[in-house]
Amino acid sequence: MIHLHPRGQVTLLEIDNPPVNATSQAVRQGLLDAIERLDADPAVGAIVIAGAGRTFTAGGDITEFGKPPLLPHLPDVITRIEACAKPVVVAWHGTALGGGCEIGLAATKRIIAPDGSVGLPEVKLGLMPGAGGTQRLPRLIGPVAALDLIASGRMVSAKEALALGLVDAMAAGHLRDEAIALAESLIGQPLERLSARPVPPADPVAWDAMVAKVKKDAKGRIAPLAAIQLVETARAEPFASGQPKERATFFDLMASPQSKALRHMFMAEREVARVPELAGIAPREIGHIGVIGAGTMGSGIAVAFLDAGFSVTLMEASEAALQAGLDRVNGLYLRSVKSGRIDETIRLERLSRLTPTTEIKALAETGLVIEAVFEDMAVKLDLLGRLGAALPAETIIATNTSYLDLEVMADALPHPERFIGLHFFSPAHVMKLLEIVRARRTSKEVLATGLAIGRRLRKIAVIAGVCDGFIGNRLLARYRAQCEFMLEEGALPQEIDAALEAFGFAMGPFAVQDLAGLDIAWARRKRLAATRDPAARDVPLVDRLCEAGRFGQKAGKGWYLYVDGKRQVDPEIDALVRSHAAGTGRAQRSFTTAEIQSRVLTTMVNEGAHILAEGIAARPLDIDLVLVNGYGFPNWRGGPMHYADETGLPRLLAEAEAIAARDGQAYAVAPLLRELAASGRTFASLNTPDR
Ligand code: T1G
Repeated sequence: MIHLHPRGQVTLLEIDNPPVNATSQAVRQGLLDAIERLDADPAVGAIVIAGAGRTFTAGGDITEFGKPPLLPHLPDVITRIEACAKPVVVAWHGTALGGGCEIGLAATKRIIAPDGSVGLPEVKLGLMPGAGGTQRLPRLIGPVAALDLIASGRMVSAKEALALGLVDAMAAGHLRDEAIALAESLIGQPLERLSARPVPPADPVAWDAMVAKVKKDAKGRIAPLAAIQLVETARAEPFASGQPKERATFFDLMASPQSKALRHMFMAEREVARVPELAGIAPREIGHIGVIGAGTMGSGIAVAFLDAGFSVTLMEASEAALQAGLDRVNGLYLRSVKSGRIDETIRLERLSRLTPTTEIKALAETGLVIEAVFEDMAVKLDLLGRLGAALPAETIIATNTSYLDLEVMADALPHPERFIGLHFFSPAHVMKLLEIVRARRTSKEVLATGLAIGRRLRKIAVIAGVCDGFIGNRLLARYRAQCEFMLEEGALPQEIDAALEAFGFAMGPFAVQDLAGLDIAWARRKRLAATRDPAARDVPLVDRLCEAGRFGQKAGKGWYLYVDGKRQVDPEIDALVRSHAAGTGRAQRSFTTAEIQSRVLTTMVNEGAHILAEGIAARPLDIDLVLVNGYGFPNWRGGPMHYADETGLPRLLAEAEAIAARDGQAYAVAPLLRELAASGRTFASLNTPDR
């Protein structure tokens, strides 16, 4: 775990705990023992602390969280490092995060590799730094910059760390050699300890502005607010009384539901890539892909692949449509340059990997072709037939459909085992979620390739089975219907949106529909009208809105009015909803925020339980990832299935039964929900059943 390498008067202490040198119990103990030994050894003049492998350390060991803390505690180890009678230099490479950053703050000097980065990301796990970070960092870089880093959890590059004064030097050549030279130069010099330094004064205007920003960005999360408190403490009190306060906050937060939910999300994001049946199956190497259809979706997909280093051939049916698509791609890149995300050189390099075409045969040299044409089965079948004839049998063919039946599409192709769904979310180059839809005949190699591509795109790739809407849109259709039912029972759209926004959703469902455009829902309703069960409860309000030209934000009105882009409640909608509701003959009542939330959440969970039983989603965590990363579910609630466990399944079951009693056959309580509730188990128990 800890290796010592004497180099003249300096000893290099190396932390070695793959994969990310987390400061687990063994590392903490090893560090403490080593520092004590080196401090006592008269032959040692100075110490360098470095990390083995790809990173300095990613900080506290997340697998130890939520369990009784094991001695020695990191703050005590760090206090011992700071108390060392000899100079200590920390050499940061890779990512020095959390406890890794805090170890550095106890050192005499810090040096960083040019491609290294450093940060205190605890807030992303619903925590605050617990080993002195909130008390030492303001003393080093000032309270405003410290609050920014602690409350946002963002990592800073070596260059920014240098500019902030967070490091003393950036290595020009060999990090460890330079760290050793720096340590040597400090031997015999007086040692300054950061904890003894006062916090430099802050410009009150800048401080107030940062506090206001942190409060605004918190959006229901408690950890960023704790950051304000703790930096205030650092400003007002000596380190000796500030540190215990930091520690107390750390433990309070560790026990909070928000941190539990965020830690669940962290683990789920990593667990989702582990698919036991694909173990040992090598994905195909793909460097060049094709995209058919250069509309909003297709051009976004092309950009996502270009950004990730792929070559992309973009195909449209006509020169005019192709040009419009290229304009879209160019527009996205110009915006990225303007906002400073990329520079001109990067823009040109990415665009150099894009080949436009109107010829299907130009796709023959690609390893994967994604169709993103108009969402209509006849159009897709015609295209797939032509692709089957024009492309080699091994070319993987993917559809970006959101609803259509992949089995029917696969029938249109020779070698249907190479067919797969890659369901991107708009804007495709931004949204983290990718549903990988596996059809009955999709081969394991093709599925593994889909997952590998998701990883290269740096997306959260979740495997879904074939059904109407896959995981996300199927849940969405269900809970959106419940929202419309509530409109027939006395609720107004703005009340439902407000309740769900209070829960933590980025936007309520009616506001989302306005953003996406109501015409999409309208077209789908018309398409499904013929096959709709006449006995099923159906709310035709979307039809009324669309007939009146209320297509949403783009029309300036939908469920709301948009004045200068700002959403406003429209009395006309209130009247329309009220008169429709009265016409249904249903009893009218008012809804509390809690009732609205419970009804929507229960519906999500119940449908989630159905799709687990059907095998559409493999594990509850897959559903959680889909809702959080594609549908605005607050990550600090951990997704609907985690929320269900936290709420208690018997309570949820009772609510599901109440909804079913009202909606009749249209709402079936999931047997899996009953089963888990009756046996006292949780959805979490299904996440890793074999462990
Ligand atoms: N503890 C335990 N395991 C960790 C870990 C950690 N802190 N960080 C990563 N791993 C595992 C991860 O589960 C995965 O395992 C493997 O490492 C590779 O990670 C008092 C106590 C470091 C930027 O919040 O942000 O310090 O799936 O797939 O994309 O204040 O991981 O292979 O089995 O993510 O290259 C603060 C969280 C802790 C850092 C690397 N630290 N980690 O990203 O690989 S709180 C964090 C990350 C703290 C003190 C407190 C990223 C990464 P497996 P990966 P990556």
